[in-house]
Amino acid sequence: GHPHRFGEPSVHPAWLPSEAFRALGSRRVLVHGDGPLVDTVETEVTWACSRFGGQALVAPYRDEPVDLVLALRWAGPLPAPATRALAPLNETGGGLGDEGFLLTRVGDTTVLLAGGPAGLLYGLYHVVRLGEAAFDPGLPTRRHRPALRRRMLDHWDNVAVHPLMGQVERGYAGGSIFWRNGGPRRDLARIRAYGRLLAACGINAISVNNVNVGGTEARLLTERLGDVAEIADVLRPFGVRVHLSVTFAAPVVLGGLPTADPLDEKVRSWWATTTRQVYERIPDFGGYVVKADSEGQPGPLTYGRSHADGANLLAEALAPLGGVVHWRAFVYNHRQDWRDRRTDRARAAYDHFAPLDGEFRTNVILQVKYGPIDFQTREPVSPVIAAMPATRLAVEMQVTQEYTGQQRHVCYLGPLWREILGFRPWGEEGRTVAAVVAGEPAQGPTRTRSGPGGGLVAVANVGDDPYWCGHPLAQANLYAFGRLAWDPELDPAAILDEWIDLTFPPTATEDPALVRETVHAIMDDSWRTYERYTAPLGVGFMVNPGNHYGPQVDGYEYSPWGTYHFADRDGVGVDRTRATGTGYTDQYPWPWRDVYESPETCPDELLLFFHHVPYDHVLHSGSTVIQHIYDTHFAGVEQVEAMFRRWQLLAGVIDPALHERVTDRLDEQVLSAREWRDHVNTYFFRKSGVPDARGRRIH
Ligand code: BDP
Repeated sequence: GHPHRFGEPSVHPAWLPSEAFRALGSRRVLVHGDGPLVDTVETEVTWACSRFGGQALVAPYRDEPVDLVLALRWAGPLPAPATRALAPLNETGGGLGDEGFLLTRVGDTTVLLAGGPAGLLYGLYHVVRLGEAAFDPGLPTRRHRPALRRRMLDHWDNVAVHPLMGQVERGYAGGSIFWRNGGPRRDLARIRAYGRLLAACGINAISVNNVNVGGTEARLLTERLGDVAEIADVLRPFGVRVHLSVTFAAPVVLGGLPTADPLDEKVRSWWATTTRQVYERIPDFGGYVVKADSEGQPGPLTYGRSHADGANLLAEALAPLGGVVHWRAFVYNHRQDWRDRRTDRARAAYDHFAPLDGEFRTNVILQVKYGPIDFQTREPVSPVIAAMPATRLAVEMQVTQEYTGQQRHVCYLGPLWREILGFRPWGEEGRTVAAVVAGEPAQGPTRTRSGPGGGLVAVANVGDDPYWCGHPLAQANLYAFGRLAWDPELDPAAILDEWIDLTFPPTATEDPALVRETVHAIMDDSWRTYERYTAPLGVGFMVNPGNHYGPQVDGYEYSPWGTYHFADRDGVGVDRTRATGTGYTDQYPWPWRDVYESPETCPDELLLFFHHVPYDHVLHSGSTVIQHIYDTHFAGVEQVEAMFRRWQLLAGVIDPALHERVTDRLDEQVLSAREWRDHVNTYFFRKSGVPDARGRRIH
């Protein structure tokens, strides 16, 4: 048997509390297959059955009744209950792929057939999600396959504590689960618990260190590789591959070469040798993540070479070993002259990368932030996504809430990500963003190369906090990211249902309906609520410089980092039109280039991103810009106050410690939202001199 159970009692189980395994654990379950991932499934099943009185059946299988068969395709003949129905599928694979599975009923047995070991693991957690419904005689037959092959998290974890950023850059959940004070943390139980959570929401890759690579971090590639291998060993049984952020200057800082020029022979052979050594230690190593020529990081431009030269250098070293390079497109000038109205940070990624389409090797994935600027609450979808048909693209999200309340505010990001993934850059007839990162080819005359697609990546939000994310409700963002990467068409509210039922299992709650209703009421619209009381109508960065928390309307307005709202006494917004502005709208294909160009057709929520308009400009909603600012800021705060009151209904209904943690955070959110409201309203009142039409007090 397997006496061991996963997880760690001192840590909140997030979406895998033992109670979530009750339906499965009280049944007779047969696991069929071999290998490390199958062992993981067996461990889960054995533990759940011992906890809830079921029975884990082991091979050789005798003809006893079974409630659930979890079978790996091709692991020899299928066990009896599954044989008849599934034998043909066992032969052909039935299009399940490595990560897919089929769930069906055969007689009185629920049968899951997985295409590969990872599919068995994902199937197991799917059964957990279904709970009792997995054993319903009317269970419909369904095939499940991830839409995206690459579903990845980037940890911005520093190995050595950074003087400004701390242990985790933009981390709001305590220290790193991997590193502490310059070395590995070696809390393998915690990493194992993490791997389990990742598998249970479908994530299959992580990078373990910050994209800003300091001296200590750089050495993970060479002398400290063992520390990375240790993490990879722990995560492997959960189907999670490990990647590393590397510095482009590695041949100089680690290899002692005089140059890191990508066309230099010695540089190329250094990368080839170093990469081979990585694979000797970590045979399933995922590849490199690179932030080059961005915010002070070294890169190929130093040597007069292009980003394609730089990316291809690493790709060439990785290709024979099966690895990829995630090359980030987050490149812009952060030392610009803010008085020069022609410079526009929004243009930068496209200007740098679109001309390079077709020049990247096939194992380069260009990783593009979802918006043209930087993870703001509201941005248009990046035009780079539509501009590089011959390049593998990944879209990057931010699960860590740098600009969305830093895990002190409730801000459920599922709806934002769903909107981005469903956006159609070529208009109604064209593909969605999700289809682009899935590698689906365009149809019709403009048919482009069909590639494997770069998938979805997000900056991680966990730390060593007992609730993983600081804010217990922020767990839902991590869960939702994984689920949307698996199936970008899922409804964010339905994902939240899954998360609520797993995290607060109905069988362990006195009033499950109240829990569901309350959490939905607080979270469903929380992203839009956050938007209401913060920067209005698509202007960004009204935050405190540096830490990016709380309001400072002019914080970046006159700064070389280059983000502006251009508010003056007459109006507000950035003119990014081709007619009179920075020409950014030109970076979009039709129809968006025209839709965004005119204030008549530009969606309200992005108006000030694209246009500088007078305060009395009338929105499609019928309100003027200035009145919209006042109204949304008052409304946003009222909604946060209502969230706080709602949450009190759950006192005594859910775990008191968790309840109290959320109460504390909501307390801060109320204060912070009022501060935002007052700063923003007062600022625009003073600039414009226009009083609130509803006579509320603004100073
Ligand atoms: C910005 C963060 C910064 C990151 C940068 C990046 O403020 O800490 O290093 O993104 O994505 O949003 O590289």
